[in-house]
Amino acid sequence: MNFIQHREALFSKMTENSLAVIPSADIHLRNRDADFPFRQSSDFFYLTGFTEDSACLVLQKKAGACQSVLFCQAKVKEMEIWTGYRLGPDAAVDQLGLTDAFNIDELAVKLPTLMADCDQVYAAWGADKAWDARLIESIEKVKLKARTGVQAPTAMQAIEPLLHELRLIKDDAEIDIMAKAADISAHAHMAAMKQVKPGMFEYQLEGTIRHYCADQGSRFDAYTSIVGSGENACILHYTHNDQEIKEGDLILIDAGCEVNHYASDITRTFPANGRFSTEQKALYELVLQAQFAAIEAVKPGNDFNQPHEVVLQILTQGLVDLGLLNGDVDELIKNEAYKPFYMHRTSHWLGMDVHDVGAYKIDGQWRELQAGMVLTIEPGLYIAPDDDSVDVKWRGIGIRIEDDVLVTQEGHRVLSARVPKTVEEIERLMAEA
Ligand SMILES: [Mn+2]
Repeated sequence: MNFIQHREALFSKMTENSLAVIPSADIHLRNRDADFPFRQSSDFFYLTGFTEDSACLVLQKKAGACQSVLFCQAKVKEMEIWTGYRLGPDAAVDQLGLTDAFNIDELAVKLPTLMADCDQVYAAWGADKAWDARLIESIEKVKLKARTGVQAPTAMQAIEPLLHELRLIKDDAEIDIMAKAADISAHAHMAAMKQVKPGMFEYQLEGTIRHYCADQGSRFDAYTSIVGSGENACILHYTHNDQEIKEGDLILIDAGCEVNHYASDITRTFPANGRFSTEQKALYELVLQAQFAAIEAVKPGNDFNQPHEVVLQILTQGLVDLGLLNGDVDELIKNEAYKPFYMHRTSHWLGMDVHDVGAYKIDGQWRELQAGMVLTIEPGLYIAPDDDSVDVKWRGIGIRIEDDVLVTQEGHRVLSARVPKTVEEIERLMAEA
């Protein structure tokens, strides 16, 4: 990936005489000396490709010149024995293509100098109190030098609209990585389908997925896997994953790996014993029909909400046909009668973050899809186990089908297409195992 190009694109959007400050992620303590696994800030990685903590990128655009300055951990042999290799400021300049680099301890002193005579400071204001305070302190220091003729910044600008619009449109290198992540996850889902047996615990399938992804070159999951069997499939963000899988259960797995800081996000729902029951199949095929139609609605010129509208139409009509809803379909959609069974949206952006950045609306209108955007298409149906408004035979069935879809010039490309999703394909794959 070309991180220098990412910085140049951001520079071109910054106003003349401005400064942008993008910190790395912090290490989070789990307990005592044990930390949670470190994940770099997506914004910071996008602009640097640098994976260390305790770092900060400062971009200065002044008098026609653009400077990229990194602050990072000094090379200290004793510390490297404990926590591993550090690049250090000297090597960073060449390796990351920077104008300059310094020890992170020098940030407080150097930042006011970099800010001097800049009109605005771009940052993720409000995202982190400590960084807000650090930046404001720097601005105050510049103000103290006013009598020497130095101008202090007068505006605090949000960096997100600039940076996140760039991240929303993926270039070819990013698409290749996302396709790889999606393909690894697709195969991991197939491994879980082949492995499942009633009597296993949900976390064993979670383990199958992680093992497969690691084996194929993914160091981390993009998010905590959801492995919900039976009624647990109706819990949208179920992550306990600690129940025993029973004969006759459907299993909903929402899991995706990360490759080089880019996410995949796939959901499949399949029967523990390899055969869908009549009711499971009826609801499953309804969700699948909605998913196929929604994917067809992904193309340049259509807006972000069109796939969701397609899903609402098909699911509501289907729920009426199956007798779970009664009334006129258009009225039911208008009154959101589908909400007890389908309470989430159909899509979100996908990229470095699983729920990726980028605006969904522009001037109050759903934005148009354009080539290079990646979104999920993930309709579902969830019949609560205690819903006495429907026949008992439907209760406790939860289904979601989710794929990762790239918008192309011609229409779309399903990055996660490898994993089967028709009833026939799934039953065949499971029978072969
Ligand atoms: Mn998703």
